[in-house]
Amino acid sequence: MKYSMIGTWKMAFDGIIIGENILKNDGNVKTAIEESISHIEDNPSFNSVGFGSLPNIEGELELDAAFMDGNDLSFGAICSVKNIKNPIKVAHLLSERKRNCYLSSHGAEKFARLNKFEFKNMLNDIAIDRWNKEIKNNFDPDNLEAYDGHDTVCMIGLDSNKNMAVGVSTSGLFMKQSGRVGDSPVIGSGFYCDSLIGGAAATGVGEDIMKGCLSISIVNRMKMGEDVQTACENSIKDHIERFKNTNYTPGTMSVIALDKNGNFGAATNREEFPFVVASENLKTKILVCKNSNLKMEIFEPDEEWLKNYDYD
Ligand code: SD4
Repeated sequence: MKYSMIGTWKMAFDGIIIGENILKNDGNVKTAIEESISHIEDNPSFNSVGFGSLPNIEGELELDAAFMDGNDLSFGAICSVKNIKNPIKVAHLLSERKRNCYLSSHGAEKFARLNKFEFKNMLNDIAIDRWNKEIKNNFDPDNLEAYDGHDTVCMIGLDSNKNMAVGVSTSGLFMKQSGRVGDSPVIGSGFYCDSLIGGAAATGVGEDIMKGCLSISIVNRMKMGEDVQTACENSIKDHIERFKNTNYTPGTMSVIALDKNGNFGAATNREEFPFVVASENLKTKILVCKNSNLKMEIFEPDEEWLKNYDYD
C-alpha cells in the first residue's frame, strides 16, 4: 500500500481525513500525524483530548502527548502540561532533539513558550460542568476507569516513501490525581514505531497498559513474524491472562497497530472499540473491533450502530 493511517476512537475520523489528504498527495507522515491530531485537540466537542477535555481532581487540565519518528526511533513527549494549545506539536518538535526530549510540567511549558507555541485556557464550560458533577460523587481514586469509552487519540501512519510515525494526545484519566501520568507519553507503553517493522499505540487505563508495555510488545511480535492483527490480539490476550491468578482485574485497554506495508490491526478487552482507518485502497472509514472472550472480530458499523454510539 502506498500510504495508510489508523487512529483510535470514532473521533479520529475528522483528523484522519486531513492526514489522508496529505498522504495521498505524497506528503510526509510526520506532517500528517501532527495535523490530524492538532485538529482533534482543537475541537471542543471531543471530551478527552486537548481543548475542553477531562480535568484532574483539582479541576485543572493536565495534558500528555507524544510523537515518534519510526525512521530513526527518535521520540518526544510532554506530560502534565497546562494550557498548551497543541501538545502534539510540542512533542513533535521535542522528537527532533537527541537529549531532553521528554519534558514534564513547567519544563515542558517553558520549552513551549521559548519555541513560540500557542497557549490558551484549555478549560471550557463543558469541562468545568463535567468536573462539578463528578466532584460531588464519592469516587474511589484507586478505581479510576477510562471515561465512558472515549479517550486518548492515537494515530499511526505510513507515507509513500515508507516513513512511519505515531502520535498520541490525551488529558489522561478523568479525575486523576494532579501530577499523575498515564501510558500515553511513555514510549513502549502508549506508543512505539519502527519504520522497518510497524507501529502500535494504546488507549485505556494507563496503569494497566504500562504493566504490559503493550505498544512495544505488539511491535516485537510483528518483528518475530506475527501478522499485525495477531500481534494486537496476542498482546492483549497474554497481558489479560497474566492477571488470572491474581486478585487484580485490569481496567479497559485497546490497541491499534499498522505494519510497514500499511496493514492494520486492533484489539481490546472492552466489548467494542471503534477506530478509524484510511489507505490507498480504503477511503477513511470507521471500523469496530468486537471482543468475545478475547477473540476479535472487526466489522464496519451500520447507521444504526453509529446512531447508538454516543461517545467520541
Ligand atoms: C491514560 N491511557 O492517561 C490514558 C487514558 C486513555 O482511554 O487512553 N483512556 O491512562
